[in-house]
Amino acid sequence: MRILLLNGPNLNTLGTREPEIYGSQTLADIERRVSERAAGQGAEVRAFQANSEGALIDWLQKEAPQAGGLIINAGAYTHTSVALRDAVASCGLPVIEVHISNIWKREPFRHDSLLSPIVVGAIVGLGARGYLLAVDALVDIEKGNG
Ligand code: CA2
Repeated sequence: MRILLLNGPNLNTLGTREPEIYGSQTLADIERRVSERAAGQGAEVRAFQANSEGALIDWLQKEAPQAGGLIINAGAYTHTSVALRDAVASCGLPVIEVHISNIWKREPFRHDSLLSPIVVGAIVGLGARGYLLAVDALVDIEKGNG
């Protein structure tokens, strides 16, 4: 099984600022840990990050046909991008949405996600470990365990 890991704007700067909100792991740390977690369950990971909507959508359209699931942290596009939502909705994969921070504890403009209504589930506010939990969930779903 191939899992896609897609991160949106500014997540390339993880580990450099605001550690009280986003923790101290870099995106490279997270991508490595997600790959290790997946490998332990017989899955492989393709990871990508971009700061622009179009690049995220282009990558997803290219990679989805060869994959079995998607983990996405769309960053601020979570709250704004109909285009990304449409791409995720039509990718044909089970999707887990991840947010490092608890978006409902933060500013009101972060409380709504355009993605949440079209994903299988969301993991929010558990830090970088949310990505690892998403791997477990996707592998389990792919095994047919609901
Ligand atoms: O909590 C999350 O994972 C978010 O998706 C992160 C986005 C934010 O816009 C969402 O509302 C919630 C922001 C990512 C910014 O990443 C930074 C990384 C390091 C330092 C500052 C920002």
